[in-house]
This record gives sequence, structure tokens and C-alpha cells, in this order.
Amino acid sequence: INLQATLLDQTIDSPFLNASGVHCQTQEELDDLAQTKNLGALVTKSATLQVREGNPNPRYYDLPAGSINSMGLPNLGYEFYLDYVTKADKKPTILSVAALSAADAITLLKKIQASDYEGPTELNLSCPNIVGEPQLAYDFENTDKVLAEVFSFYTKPLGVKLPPYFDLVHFDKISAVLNKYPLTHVNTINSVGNGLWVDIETEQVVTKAKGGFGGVGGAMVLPTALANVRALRQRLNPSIKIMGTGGVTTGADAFAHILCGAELVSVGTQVIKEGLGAYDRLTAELKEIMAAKGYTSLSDFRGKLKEL
Ligand code: RRO
Repeated sequence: INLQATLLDQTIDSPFLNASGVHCQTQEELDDLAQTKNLGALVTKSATLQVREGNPNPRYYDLPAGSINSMGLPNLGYEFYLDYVTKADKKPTILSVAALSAADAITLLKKIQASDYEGPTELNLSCPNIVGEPQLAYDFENTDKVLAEVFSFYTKPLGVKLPPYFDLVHFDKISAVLNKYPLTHVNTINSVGNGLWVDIETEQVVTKAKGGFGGVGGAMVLPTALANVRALRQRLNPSIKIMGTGGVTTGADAFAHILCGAELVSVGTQVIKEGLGAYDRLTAELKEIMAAKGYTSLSDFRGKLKEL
């Protein structure tokens, strides 16, 4: 059994990625990822033009079946991450950049276009935790405008990170926009934005910023993640690969993402809870399912979900 997958034109030995934001903010964390077995590629924390401290603590909270976060885009600034990915040679790496505003996105991508970096970049159109800023990809017209401007000058490999959609019409609309552009990939889903958790004992919310509203991840978002991978795979040009993110806690969950059409599978909340060893367990579990079914490669079942 081999778990080979591709990232752009590179063959990688495992379909597993970290989810952006998880264990990828500092040099030390990135070095840990670079040395993690059974992690096929890594993605950096979404970067902004300037260094950001992020939202006040508490800003991450474990839930019984997932997590809620209101990190607020803490990061070391794009120059640090651009330098890291340009030098990185241990593992294929994706540079994530966050569009706090349309103008920022353009400025950031112009800097990447002008740099020596030729690898994949992912434009995060879906951070739910910036005070006063909506998630850009819920505004289809504005997303179209930003991408039109981006691709008027950008010629390097570029994908986008999307928020979850919940209506089939919305899948149609975002796909019609994305299909106009030479995107390498779409990463779906970001956390389910603006959830809320209540601590019964203290009668309080559990994260500080935005009155406790935050992005929900982990097991409880798996059906939403699978729906987004499937619905987008059915609508996007075949040249746009799908990176499946959301709700993966077992090898079976990763198998389901790939069956829905994911090329790569990212793991976030579960890695926070279990540590980087999670990738070894997930890999063993995925291989066990494939062996039982007689599959020897991911392409034997990728996208082949059956309907009733
Ligand atoms: O930093 C965050 O608060 C954050 C980001 Br940028 C994102 O894209 N998704 C998320 O759940 N948290």
C-alpha cells in the first residue's frame, strides 16, 4: 500500500497536512512539522503584512467533540514565513497568507510575486476571528473582484482557503467564481465561524474576543467538511485540486475525505489534542482500511463516493 499524493507537480509520501494555524506559527513549530513522519507537506500559519499578537487570551478552548478558537491571526509577519518557505527543503511547504482586506491581499501577493519563492501559496479568504472584518469568501462579488485583480499580475501557484458553505446555491456561486481563475487548489473548510460555547458552571463564554464567538473545528464539523469537499469537487474544474480540512480524528475520516474527492487531508484540532503523533495513528488506520478493501493507492478510491 502506498499513500502517495501530489502537491502541484511534486509527489509526496503521505496525504496528510497540518491545518493552517496548528503548530506552524514559530520557527520551532515549523521545524517540528518538518521532522514529523507521516506528514506529507506542511502549511504555515496565515501571515499578514505586519506582525500580529492576535486576540487576548483565552483564545482556544477544547470542546468535548472539537474546539473553538478566536486566535485573531497571531503571526510573525509575512517576511518571516516567506523566508522560511523559500529556504525550506525538508518537506513540501505551502505558504498561507491572510487577506485582512482586499488591498492587503493584493499587496501581499505582489510581494510574493516579486520574491524568489516559486512554491504554492494559499490565500485565506475565510478567517472568522478578526474583530469588525467579515469572512471575504461569503461575499461572492468581492471574492471575484479580488481574484480578478490578483490574477492580473500573479503567475505563481495559488490556491484559496474557503469557509464552509451550507446551501447548494452557495456552492454553485462560489464555484462559478473560482472556475474563472487558474487556481491550483481550494482548501475546504476553515473553521465553522462564529460558534459559541457555554460553560454551565461559570455561566460564561469560553474565549475572550468577540464576546465568545469563535471558529468551531474538530469532530463535530466533519459532516460539513465532507459536504464541502464533495460539493466543490462536483463543481470545480478538475485542474483545481481539493485539500480536505475539517473533522478528521481517525483514518476512516481521512478515507471519507478522499472518497469525497480530497487530494490531501489536513488535521487541526485533533493534532492540538493528541500531538504530532496523531499522523502516525491516522496513517496506520487509513492503511488498515485500504488493506481490508484491497486498495493499494489513494487513486483507487479518490472521488468515487457512491450515491444511493
Ligand atoms: O487566527 C485565527 O483566529 C484563525 C484563522 Br486566521 C483562520 O483562518 N481560522 C481560524 O479558525 N482561526
